[in-house]
Amino acid sequence: PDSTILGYPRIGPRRELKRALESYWDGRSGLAELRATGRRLRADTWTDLRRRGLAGPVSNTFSSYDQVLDAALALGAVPARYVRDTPEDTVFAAARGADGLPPLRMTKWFDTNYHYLVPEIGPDTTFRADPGKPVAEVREARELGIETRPVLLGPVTFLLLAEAAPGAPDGFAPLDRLPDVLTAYEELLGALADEGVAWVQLDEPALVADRTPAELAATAAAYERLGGLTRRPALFVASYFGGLGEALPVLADSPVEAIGVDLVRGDVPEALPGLRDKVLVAGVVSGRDVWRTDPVAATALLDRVRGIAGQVAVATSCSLLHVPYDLAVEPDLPAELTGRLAFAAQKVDEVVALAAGTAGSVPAAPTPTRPVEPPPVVSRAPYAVRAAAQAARLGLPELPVTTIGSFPQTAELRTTRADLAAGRVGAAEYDGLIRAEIERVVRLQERLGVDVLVHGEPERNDMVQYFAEHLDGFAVTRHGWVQSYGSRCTRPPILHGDVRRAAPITVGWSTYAQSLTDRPVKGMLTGPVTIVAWSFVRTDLPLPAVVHQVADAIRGEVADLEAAGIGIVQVDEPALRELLPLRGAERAAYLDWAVAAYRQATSGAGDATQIHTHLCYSDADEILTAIDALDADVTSIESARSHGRILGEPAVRDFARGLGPGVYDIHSRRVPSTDEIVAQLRAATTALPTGRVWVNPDCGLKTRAYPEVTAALTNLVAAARTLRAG
Ligand code: THG
Ligand code: ZN
Repeated sequence: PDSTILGYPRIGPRRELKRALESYWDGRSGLAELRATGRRLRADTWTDLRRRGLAGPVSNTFSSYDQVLDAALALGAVPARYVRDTPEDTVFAAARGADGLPPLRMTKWFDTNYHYLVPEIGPDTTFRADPGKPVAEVREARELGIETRPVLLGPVTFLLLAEAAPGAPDGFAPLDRLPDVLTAYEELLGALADEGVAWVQLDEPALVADRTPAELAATAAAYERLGGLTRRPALFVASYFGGLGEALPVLADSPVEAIGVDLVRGDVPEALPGLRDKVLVAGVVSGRDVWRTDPVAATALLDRVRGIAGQVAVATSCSLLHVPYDLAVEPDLPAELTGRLAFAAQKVDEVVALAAGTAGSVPAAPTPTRPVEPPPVVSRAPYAVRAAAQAARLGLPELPVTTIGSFPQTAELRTTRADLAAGRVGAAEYDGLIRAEIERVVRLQERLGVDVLVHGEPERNDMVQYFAEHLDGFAVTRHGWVQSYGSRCTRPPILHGDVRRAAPITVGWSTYAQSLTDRPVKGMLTGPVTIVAWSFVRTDLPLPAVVHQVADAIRGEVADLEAAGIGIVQVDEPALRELLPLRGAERAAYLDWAVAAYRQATSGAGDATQIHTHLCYSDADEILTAIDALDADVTSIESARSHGRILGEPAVRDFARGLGPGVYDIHSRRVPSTDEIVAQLRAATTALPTGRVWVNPDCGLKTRAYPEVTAALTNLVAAARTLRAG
């Protein structure tokens, strides 16, 4: 086919899958209804792709939770403790946990805001091919008269993303099991061949990161073996999120029939003999942003690669999973912006038009009107000076107890916010509800004995979208949902112009909360890197320049909070790790500008103003030096699920400022006992000077319910008091 995509959104244009999943999980509906919703969404997608004229539609890109977990299921490699009577229940047990069983670990899918479940592979893991799902999807599409190319996660990426199962011997790596996994892939390919499937797509995004010679050799061996099968469909190995680099010649020399390359983020050499007898699937339409493709540049790129490959197909740079469904349902966006945008449906149209040579022209982005040169980094006073000023001002006890920022978002809050947007509720009524909620949260924290309070963020739908809604230069969508994990979605804002803070954003809510109590209330802001990471941003400026415009706006908000008497301001950067480039060579430069942006946002604070930050991932180990360079006075970090492993890191022990290793895993409904928390705090105060340890949960409490939160915070305070008493 001359036009194709690597994948499509699956949550539903109106989040139908989200609703169906949550209804099934709550016991409000059965498996039959859940399956019917999935079937309807798949059928709608296939018929829409056909209507748009796409030559190469895909299947098996639907998932009831996550495609990596689906791959584990197709290989029969889901740990036995999760296996249930139906594939869906097995998936949900592994993804969400069940009867006291913790779920598989979840982590970020490369440098996106999508999360996948980490397969556990050990020396004894058995593999047994189960082609049920891909075969069923191929048949479903055929009933509509549509011939599809099923997508499977490739064997190398599957094993590289997996982690060693508990109890695996030292030195074991999941990739050691490649020969056995390939046996299962052979069976999957055989079953698809029996089904009459012409092409299969094997996704190998792990090949765009740095790979060792051994990993490249394993890749070569894997595709030599799969390519050598006599009973198989044609093989299309798809890479995305960057250039293939040294992995490209490996694939070019292998017997696979097609190779997919991301030509938005990566490139291909002028000549590569191995490509002469292959199809090059040219990813020229970006699947990672919402901008229309420049047809002139894309056509030139396509002409160039036509000179090096036997045949070229036009494609998206990656799956369209990471963009919203359809621009056609966004009437509120400014017209001049709409003309520059493309969501998933429009990107399909672009692929089709580029393949047909009929692509039109794209309006240019307006020229920036604000200075975009990042200013030099200014430092605050030395930490010792700040710490003394803050201790004198705040008078906090040893092992101060705080929370990360958000409190549970009640159903009433969500409903009223929707009513406000629809004009069913007035601004004054909404403000009254928010104030009442803030007062309730402040009183609860006082009653529980928390030392540094928060206002609970009842006014925020999302920590990024809320700021985007209050900054010039951003647009927000009505239905532009993008799956983050399972049934959870975000609506990434669109940063399309010069960013400016027209008025204070959070000061009113924070000062109201502070007026209710004598204890310090933290101001709560989202950091510039995270705002940019979780938005779709303009690409006409270099990313550091975009981030600095946002940093400038946050710097103004910090100053206004300080001027209003707020003594502690938390500026969160949970996405600092996410934007870390996949190639090691690019990481130092990224961390330099990311840290500079954070300091730009926070360094205006006076000595007596305590700056906090929060980072939420257990693999912070890799960027601890950068976290240190943020120069925040207090850093809270995820730790509970990794059982305080982070405390063993030398860079953490050398960390010279306040540190709150999370002692309550908010990802689980489980309430930790006082004894457990005491044990975790003992470990923390052994690894670090007691004066530097803070007591806090792992992350915000927004997705939890009040009964659990109240119980857990009660135990947190009791544990801190136990340790203070000696
Ligand atoms: N905001 C954004 N991205 C994120 C997070 C966030 N990425 C990583 C991390 N937090 C985990 N992701 C999510 C994403 C969504 C939700 C929870 C955790 C969530 N979403 C609501 C839902 O799907 O029902 C909708 C929220 C809304 O109204 O905007 O609960 O915090 N940007
Ligand atoms: Zn967090």
